[in-house]
Amino acid sequence: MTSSTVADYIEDVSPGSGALPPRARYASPDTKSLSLNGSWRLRVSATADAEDDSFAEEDYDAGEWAEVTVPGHWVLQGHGSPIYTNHLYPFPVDPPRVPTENPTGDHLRTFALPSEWPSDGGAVLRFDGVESCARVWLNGTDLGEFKGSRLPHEFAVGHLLKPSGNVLAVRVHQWSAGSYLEDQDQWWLPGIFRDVTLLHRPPGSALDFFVHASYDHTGGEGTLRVDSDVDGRVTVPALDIDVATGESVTVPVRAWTAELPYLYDGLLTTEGERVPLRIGFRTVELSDGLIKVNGKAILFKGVNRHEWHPEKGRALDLETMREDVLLMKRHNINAVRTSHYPPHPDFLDLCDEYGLWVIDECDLETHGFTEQAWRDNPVDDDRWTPALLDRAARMVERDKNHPSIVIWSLGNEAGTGLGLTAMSEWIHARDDSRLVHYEGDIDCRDTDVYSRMYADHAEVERIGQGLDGGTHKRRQLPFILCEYAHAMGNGPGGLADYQRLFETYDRLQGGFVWEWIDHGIKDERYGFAYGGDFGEELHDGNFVCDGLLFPDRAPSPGLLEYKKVIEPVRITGDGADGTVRITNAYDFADLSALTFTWSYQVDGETVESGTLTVPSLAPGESADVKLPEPPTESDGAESQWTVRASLAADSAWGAAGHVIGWGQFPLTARPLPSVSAVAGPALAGRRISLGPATFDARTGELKTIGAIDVTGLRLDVWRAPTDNDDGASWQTDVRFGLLWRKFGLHRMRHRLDGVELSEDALTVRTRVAPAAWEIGFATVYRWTSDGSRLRLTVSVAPEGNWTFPLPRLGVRFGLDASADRVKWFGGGPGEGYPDTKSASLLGRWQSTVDDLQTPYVRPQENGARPDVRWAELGGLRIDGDPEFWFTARRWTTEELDAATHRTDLAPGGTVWVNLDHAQHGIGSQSCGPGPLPQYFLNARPTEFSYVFSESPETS
Ligand code: IPT
Repeated sequence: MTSSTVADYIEDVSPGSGALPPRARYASPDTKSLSLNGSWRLRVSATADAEDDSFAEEDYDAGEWAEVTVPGHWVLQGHGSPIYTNHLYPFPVDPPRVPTENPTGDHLRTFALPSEWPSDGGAVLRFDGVESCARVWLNGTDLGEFKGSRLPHEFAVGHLLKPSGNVLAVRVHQWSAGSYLEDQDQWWLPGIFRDVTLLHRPPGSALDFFVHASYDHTGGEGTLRVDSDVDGRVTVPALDIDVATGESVTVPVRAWTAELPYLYDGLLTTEGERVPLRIGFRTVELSDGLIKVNGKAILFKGVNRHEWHPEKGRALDLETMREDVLLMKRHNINAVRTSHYPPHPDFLDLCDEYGLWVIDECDLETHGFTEQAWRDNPVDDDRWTPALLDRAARMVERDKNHPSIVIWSLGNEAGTGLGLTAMSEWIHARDDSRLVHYEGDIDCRDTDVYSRMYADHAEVERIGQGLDGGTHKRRQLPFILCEYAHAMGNGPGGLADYQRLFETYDRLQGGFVWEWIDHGIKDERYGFAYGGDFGEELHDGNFVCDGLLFPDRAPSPGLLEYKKVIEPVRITGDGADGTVRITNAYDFADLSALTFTWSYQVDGETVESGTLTVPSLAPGESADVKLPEPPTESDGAESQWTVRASLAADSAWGAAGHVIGWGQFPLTARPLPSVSAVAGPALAGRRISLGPATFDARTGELKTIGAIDVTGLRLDVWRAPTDNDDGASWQTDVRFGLLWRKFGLHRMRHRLDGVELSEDALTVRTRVAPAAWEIGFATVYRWTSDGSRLRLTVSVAPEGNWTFPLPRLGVRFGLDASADRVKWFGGGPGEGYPDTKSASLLGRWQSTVDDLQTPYVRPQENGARPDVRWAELGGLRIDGDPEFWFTARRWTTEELDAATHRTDLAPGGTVWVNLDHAQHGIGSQSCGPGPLPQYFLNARPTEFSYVFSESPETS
């Protein structure tokens, strides 16, 4: 069959026709440019050829058309809707054919040239990103068509321009042959989503150039050579450099690193224009089996960054990009993988300026072919190779002058094949100053780095030890985790354990957390929408919300955990001997930018603080520093030291005082609460009284403590499964979230076996077990009192064969909804779980019940505060023996479990409190390994106590 001629290019495997060769991105103050962003006319058709191309003609009247903002996606502006799939193609796989139903947006705008627009030279029309295929006309002339959504395309248009009344017409198709190459795990979002610009090109302008700026760490000298298509001169005033293009010059310089991003301002002057250069001198090499920059092995503390804005999709403005960079720097992140396409070019300028190591990844993923054992994979079909090479060239040529980019990545999840080899060969030949990465190349045939995703700790350790085998080539290469620690929902767990491995084995050069931000779409119905919320016939639900930031860029607990785990100054020690060890964990910077403070807490309250003098250690060096004498006698109270490292002065990305790293060291231990059982229980009618409390005489259920009503206090082992508890559908390992449901932990029944009054205690015996199974817990609640305080000791003995760990183990109860303000002494200020609590700081904290909640886009277990000594809420004080995990919310665990979006959670008439003796770890099984065994909550005989009393302040 033949397709209509109008649409031939859509299904053509070629990259397109008519565009100029790719080149470096730059702006010259001498040359005029005109932004064509703004309001355009839009007509969306259901198919590619529903309308002819007469709209491109100069006298076309689009007065009836809708309006759309460019840059933008029409599906986020009221025309059609977004689709989310992880790796499944949302159309039949029959490359390069695409469906007849192919939403097509005809975009139209007119423009006049500014009056000062020069009459000489030419002009270029630049598109920075259009998804997925566009055909362009200017003043009725067909300029050509292109694919490669997140890559720039330029057209020569000087000969077509008029002073006014220029008509720019762009036909954008949602689906094209290019879609087969763009199967990234994200929303499918058609549109002109990056800038459109008209650039004047004066005669003698620079065209393309390549800045080569290396650094010789042995002599501290930099070598600069700028190769330019058009001859000219290169000047760098601060270095007294004034050389011809193509000529090398070597002078003493300060190097560029992500930690100390020193940039020199230079100028490339050709006959027609002056081009500002921002030059960073650095040398990237593979040496001794390691990735070295300026002679030193580096450690990536990275994130995978998709471009995301909850209202604008992938149409990001500069301020949002800057916010990303500032948030990264403020959370100790030093590297970004631009998953899975080259970002807006301004983002890379920010990486140069603020300092981040960048893996720039090509716009390539063919993941959906995995469903057919990679048959017909375009990367292994030479008909597609020109398109792949075009993509590689558009990335490298656009971005080659960024010092921040240290590695080029061929793409993501595209299997293997000759097309990838061709890309790698082309990139190596074009730019030998950087390394090449591609995770799918398990033997490292085409790559310079062994890279994996989601490998578990044990495997990473074997790789670190060099015991992983593999090809001879691979065994010589350094290792990175290009993705790990899947940050979906509550988590990721196990970050600290990975970091210990990275810091132990030289070969392990760090990793990139998956991923930076949740791609939730702001939505009136749901708060934030995810896959399936737009009626997609295929979708992957909330798998698109797996970031360290919530969609509105509020940091999640996972980001705070990551910040702590990767802190570049380590503060360790032993409070008892009064010494702390400070270690500089930077790769390049000394500690001169930091100040250190100590503080001393008694029962969590800071009683004194001061500064700590720390030598300005070189990278890798440590020093033992003496703390002052403890300022007070502890008088039997718990005491501890806290030492912090913070910015000594304002920096480009953080204010003076911004905390970089910290450590805490106990000095005297906490005395456990003791209650002498002097008051005995007394039966009076239907009530039993014991000290401040009353109980139901028949059921033994706690009713009141003083004036406070308490409901439903009982053993609780259930938590609303996290995404990591549930695991990913393809996981072959046991997925505990599913087992918990199968074995009915969410529907435990409580059988009353006896209510016993003795001289000094009320004892309630129960068996807690799910219908249909033999497993259960013999659970005994023993209540005692000294008259004013009430002590509960819970003894739990598992019965039957418990073959899996428990979600949680503790008690839950309800308080009146007026309970609001919460105070506690324990871990905080945010949530923490067994394998996510490195960032939990021991101290006195306050919050409200609402603010204790972590608003995961898909609701799930959240908000536990670890290591709590005591907590106060609703007039009640709870002292733990031992410490406990504290959670309070205005809905039940069952309601939390049933909710699919934030908007499903509505406060009820009760505040539900969980006091947990233990919690199961979190892990990363939503796309990786579950919790390590040391974080399992295994069923075993256990006893724990709480002491309840009325707090001096009521809520
Ligand atoms: C991996 C993908 O590279 C990434 O794009 C994202 O989908 C991530 O998983 C999960 O969120 S691929 C996976 C099969 C390991």
